[in-house]
Amino acid sequence: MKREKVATVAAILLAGTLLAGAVGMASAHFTMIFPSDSEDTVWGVTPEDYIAELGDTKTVYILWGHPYEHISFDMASVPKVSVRKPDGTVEQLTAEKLTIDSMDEDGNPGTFAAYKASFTVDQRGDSVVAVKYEDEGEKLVDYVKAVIHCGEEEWSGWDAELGEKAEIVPFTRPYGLEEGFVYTGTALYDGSALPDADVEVEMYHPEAEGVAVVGKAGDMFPYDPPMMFTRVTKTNAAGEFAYTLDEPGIWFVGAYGPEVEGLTQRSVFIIPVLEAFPPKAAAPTGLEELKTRVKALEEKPATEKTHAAEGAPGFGVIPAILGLLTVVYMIKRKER
Ligand SMILES: [Cu+2]
Repeated sequence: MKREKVATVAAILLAGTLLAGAVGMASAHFTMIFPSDSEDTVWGVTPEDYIAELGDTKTVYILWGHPYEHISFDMASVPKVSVRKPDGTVEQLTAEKLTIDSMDEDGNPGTFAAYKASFTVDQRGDSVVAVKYEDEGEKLVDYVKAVIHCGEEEWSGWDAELGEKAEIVPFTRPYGLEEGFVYTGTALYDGSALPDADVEVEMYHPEAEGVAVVGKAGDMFPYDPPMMFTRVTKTNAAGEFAYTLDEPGIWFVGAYGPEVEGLTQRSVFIIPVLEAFPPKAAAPTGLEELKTRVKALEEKPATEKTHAAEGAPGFGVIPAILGLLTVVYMIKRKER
């Protein structure tokens, strides 16, 4: 069983690598803002990385690539980075260049140009990190926001409008969200609602998970795998949109605005999504308990036989076993 599983995973990984290499599949480019203690742990980003304690120095890594597939590209220009503190003051941060290990479009390992910036969390509430990144090759300007939350019940600042050229202002507080929650917001351009715009929604994967899931999508949806990587919705006339973030992880929502001097102006919001709370039970304990009880009953007739001479030989046990087996069968069916 275990060996089978390993073989399956290997096959998926191989299929994924071949597929990604052969088809050169593409989903959406995104500018990623991943908080981390070091560049060695940046790809293991979790929702908790977007939480800070008062006095923390928070370093955010700024990366460019396809989050879903874990594909990286070099950043072609220096991003402009700032943080809006809970009291409304805006601090410009210095973006420091570095290289980071990742995977290219063909599935080969490589190092890629990225940036990082740090700030001190000196106020309780929400610090909004804003990054503007221009990529001539992709003909795109990204205006990205991510929220660093600090302090119990200090839920202020996350919905701040920064006055960026392109900007998403959320209706839904972007932390304390679980898988399956709906994320809503308004896309703005030049301070006004951005109507009828494409909104792309995509979740980040660490490398192994990304390769595996891309391979799986290729197997299951060979006619259009990227339709599973990048989901699409639209803004209404008031610039509003909604989308269900159905898995735990780091999500990207990007609204496509107009083209200015050949560059599409896009607003992006990054949303960390937690696992379901309260946590789901690891194993169906009810089923295990039923199995144990069935086993006990099955062993019972053997002992009952010794009392056969005394009269009715435990006939009631048989229907009891049948009844329990039916329950087990139904539970198993439900699990599928
Ligand atoms: Cu892309």
